[in-house]
Amino acid sequence: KQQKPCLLWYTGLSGSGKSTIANAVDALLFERGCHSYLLDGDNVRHGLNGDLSFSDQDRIENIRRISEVAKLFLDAGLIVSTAFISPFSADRAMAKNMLEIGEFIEVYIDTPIDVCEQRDPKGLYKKARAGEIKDFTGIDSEYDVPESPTLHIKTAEYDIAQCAEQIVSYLQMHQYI
Ligand code: GGZ
Repeated sequence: KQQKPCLLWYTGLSGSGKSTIANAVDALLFERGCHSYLLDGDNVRHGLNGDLSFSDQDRIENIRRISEVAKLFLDAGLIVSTAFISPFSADRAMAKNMLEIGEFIEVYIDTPIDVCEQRDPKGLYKKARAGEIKDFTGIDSEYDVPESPTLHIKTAEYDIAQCAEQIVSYLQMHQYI
């Protein structure tokens, strides 16, 4: 199956749906016979980046390592997805600049913070509001809203399948798959 390697760089708040949507997209790619790999908190923050905290400094290092690993998977010819908050636009720009033109696809998972906070699947917002977790994105740590993402996905308006479809359609339309 022909495919053009690319990096789907998901960015958005905690609880915005990055991992869920990225997993749904990956499942659709698999069905089509594409070779892909998804990097997210589950397989990176616990292993390779298990030594990193949520300080600004460590988030920058988190994203730097993820970008380097993503580049290796791209070299292997895969369609790569990374699903991390990646709060700082400078770091997202750095990831983009490491790659060839057209390889980096910024996917902004746009979920208003009040919606994320209502979902609060891990109870982290509650803890952050109570001061039990500090440096929490959107509360006492900044999130730079992407100014011109390749794809702007509004999860409050569409369900998961529709969001995933929008992303796969983009890949088809631009002949990555
Ligand atoms: C933000 C935190 C924090 C703090 C723990 N701030 O909803 P989750 O749980 O599954 O996703 C969040 C994840 C964020 O890790 P990333 O590697 O994506 O962040 S970054 O790109 O900024 O380096 C959340 C959990 O870790 N978590 N503490 N203080 N999210």
